[in-house]
Amino acid sequence: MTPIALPPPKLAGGPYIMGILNVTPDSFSDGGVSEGAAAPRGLAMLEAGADIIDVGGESTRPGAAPVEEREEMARVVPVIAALRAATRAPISVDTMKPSVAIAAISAGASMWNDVNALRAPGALETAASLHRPVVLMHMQGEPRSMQAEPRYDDVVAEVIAFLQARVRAAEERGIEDIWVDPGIGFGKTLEHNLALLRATARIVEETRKPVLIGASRKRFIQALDERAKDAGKSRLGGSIAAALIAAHGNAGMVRVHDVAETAQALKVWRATL
Ligand code: 8Y4
Repeated sequence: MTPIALPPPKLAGGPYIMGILNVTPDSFSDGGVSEGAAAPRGLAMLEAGADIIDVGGESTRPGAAPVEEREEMARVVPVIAALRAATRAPISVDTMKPSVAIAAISAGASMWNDVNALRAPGALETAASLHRPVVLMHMQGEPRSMQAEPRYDDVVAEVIAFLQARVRAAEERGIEDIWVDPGIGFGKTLEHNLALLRATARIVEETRKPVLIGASRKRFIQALDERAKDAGKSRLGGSIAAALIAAHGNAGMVRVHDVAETAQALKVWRATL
């Protein structure tokens, strides 16, 4: 299978749009997509303006239990293969497991999106062997318990230091194409999330890596708007606002559920530059 490389981030033209394709039975925000319906949804997101589709089979929502390796593979591999058969567009795989990343890349994925920043045993070696771009995301704790009591002295400085350390570890292994992500919602309070979103430009400058921001439909929006209790379209306005803030801070990519709406908002923003 021909690997499709992601071109460098279009810093002047605004961020790439990563469309979220959850392949989990419990995916809250889009009702859980069965394997057969998933690839068409990915293609629809590409038609709506997505630059890359992020396929994930392990729920990383706060409190979520880990998913077994074989189960996760059975969810994501057929969807990635079906997408790849239908498009040359870049595909990323959202997984913390090296074995799943290997299977996903073999099935046609272009990029490894790791919310655990390659901290699993063997992950750095695996990523080096795959020769694909990786996303290194910050998370305090683990999904099961991360929202229990997030604590930082200086959240922006600490997240940047973590990302710099993970970039160094990856580069020491020869990994070349690295994105970083402050991990909105991953072991963070509302104030932590807002501080990180506000600091997007600083994260770009101090890591000197392209930055991915994933704020779409996350709980911090509900914390600012009590009417956004449902994790679906009720959080659309806040999600678009967050994407524009990320764009203003020179984020290289935004990870979103609502591709058409975000693409339109970014077109308006871009036209004013
Ligand atoms: C509603 C909808 C409520 C979604 C919560 C959520 C990120 C990520 C996730 C991110 C990168 C999520 C896999 C959590 N978030 N990968 N993955 N960056 N790189 N929660 O921010 O979407 S899953």
